[in-house]
Amino acid sequence: MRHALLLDALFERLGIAELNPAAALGDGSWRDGAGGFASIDPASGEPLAMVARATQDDYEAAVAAALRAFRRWREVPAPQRGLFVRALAEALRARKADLATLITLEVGKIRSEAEGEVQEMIDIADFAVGLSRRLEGSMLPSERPQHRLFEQWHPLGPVALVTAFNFPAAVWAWNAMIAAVCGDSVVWKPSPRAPLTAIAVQRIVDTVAAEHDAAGVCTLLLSDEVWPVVHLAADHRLPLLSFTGSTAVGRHLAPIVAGRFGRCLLECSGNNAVIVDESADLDLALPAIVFGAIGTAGQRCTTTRRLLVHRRRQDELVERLRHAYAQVRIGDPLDSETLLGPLIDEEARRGFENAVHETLVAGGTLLAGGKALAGHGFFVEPTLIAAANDWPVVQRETFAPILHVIGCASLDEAIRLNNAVPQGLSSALFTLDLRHAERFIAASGSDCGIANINVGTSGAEVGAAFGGEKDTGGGREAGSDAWKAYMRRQATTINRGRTLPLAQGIVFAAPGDGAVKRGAQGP
Ligand code: UN1
Repeated sequence: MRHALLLDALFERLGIAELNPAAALGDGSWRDGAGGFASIDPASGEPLAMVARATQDDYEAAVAAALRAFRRWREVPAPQRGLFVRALAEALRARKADLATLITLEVGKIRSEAEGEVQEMIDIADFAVGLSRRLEGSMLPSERPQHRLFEQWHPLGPVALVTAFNFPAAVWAWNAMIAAVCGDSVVWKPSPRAPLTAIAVQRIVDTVAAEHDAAGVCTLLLSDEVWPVVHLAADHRLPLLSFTGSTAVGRHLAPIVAGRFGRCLLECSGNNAVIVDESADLDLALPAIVFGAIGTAGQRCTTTRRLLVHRRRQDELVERLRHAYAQVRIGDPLDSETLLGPLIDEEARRGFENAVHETLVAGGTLLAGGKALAGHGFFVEPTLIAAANDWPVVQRETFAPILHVIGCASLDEAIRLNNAVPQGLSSALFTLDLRHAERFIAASGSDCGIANINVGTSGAEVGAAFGGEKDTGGGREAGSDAWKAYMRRQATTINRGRTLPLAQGIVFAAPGDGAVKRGAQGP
C-alpha cells in the first residue's frame, strides 16, 4: 500500500476505520448499514478502506433525525446557530492539513488544491457566521394607513444534499454552513467515490455538535447505490434538494422534486471557455488557462474546456501553452512537485480516451498530450486539441484535462461561440480593451453565471453566488444572497389601526356600514 504509515496515522486522527459505518445521525451516533463498497485511491487503483452501505432503515433514521433536529434548531436564534458554524470553522482550521491529505488520497487532487478546498470550507463558514447576524428581510411601505408591511425569512426544513467527488468537502460546506445558520438541518449523500472524506467531515461535526446543541443538524448517508438519491428527491419531508453532478442526473431528479413542489438547487455540468482577444496580456492569460484546464485534472465544473483565441494571437499562445504543458509534472498528488494528479477512476480515464479519439476523428489536430498513461492509477496527459465549437465532443462536458482550441476572428464571434453550448456556468475574457471587457459582461455578452475579466474560469471565491444557467441548472450556492434558497419567505402586514382599509382601493361594505373603504383611518 502506497504511503501505508501516513495512511494509518491519518485514519487514526480523522476517525476512519478499515470498515466504516454507513450513516451518521449527527448526534455522534452511527449506524452500521449492510454490505459495503470500497474507497479507491485513484493514484494507485488500490482500495483505501471499506464503507458500509446505508439501508432503507438507515435512510429513515437519518431523515427522522434531521427532521427532529430541524424542529428544535429553527427555534435557536440565528446568531447562536452561527456559534456552531464558528466552532466548525475552528475545528476545520485545526484539521486543515489532515483533511487535505485525505482529500488528496481519496480523489487525487494535488495537495495545494486540497488545502484550497479545506480553505474554501473555512471561508464559507466564516461567511456564514457573519450571515447569522443578518438574514435580513425587508420593510416595505404599505399603501394603507397605520399598516406595516414587511418580509421575513424563516428556516425551510431539512435539506437533501447530494455532492460530487470533485469537491468532496467544500460543496458540503457551501450548503451545510449556510443551511445551519438559516436554521435548517442537512441530510448529506456524498459521492460513493469520496466516502472517507465525508466520514472525516462528519467526525469533525460530531466533535462540535454536542457542545452547541446542534445534534442532528448535519446527518450523513453513505451508499454507492442510486436509490438514496431518488428517495431524497421524492421525499416531501425535505423541501430543498441541493444537487451537484451531471446535467443528465440533474435532469432526471428535477422533475421528481418538482412533482412534489419541492425546491431544487442544481449545480450541473459546465463547458467553460476562456476568450483571448487581440489585446490580451498573455502573461496573465497563460497561467489562468493552464490552471483552468489542468487544475483538479480537469475535473472541476469550472474547468476551462474551450479556448476561443483571436487568430492573430493563436500561434503565439498555442506555442506558449505547449511549452507550459510540457513542463507539467504528472504523478503522485501528494508530491509537492506534481501539478497533475490522476483522474478519479477507470471510467473517467476511458472517457478521456474516447473524447480525444472522437475529436481526432472529427478532424481535430492534436497539439499536446492525448494519451492515457499505462500502469497503476488513472493518469492521463494534459491535452490540447484544435477543434471546432460545434462538434458534439466539444459541446459536451468531459471531466478530464482536455482543452479544445478554437480560432476566432473577432470578439463578437468569440462571444457567440462562448454562448453556443448547452451549458452556462463560467466564462472569462482576457483583454486590455475596456470596451471589449464591458461588451463581454453586458446583457448581450456572456450568458454564463460567472463572467470574469482577466481572471480564469475556475477558482471562484465564496463571496459571490456560485452557479450557472441553461444546462448547468440555474442554482446559486455559497455567498451573496444564495442563502435565500435555504429559507422560506413570509410576507406580513400588521394593522395597528381601528378600521380595516382594503388594498387596491376595494370597497367591500354593506350599504351604511362604511367600515371597509380605502383610506379609512382609525383615531
Ligand atoms: C465544482 O467544481 O463543483 O470555482 C466547484 C471553483 C471552485 C469550486 C468548484 N471554487 O473552481
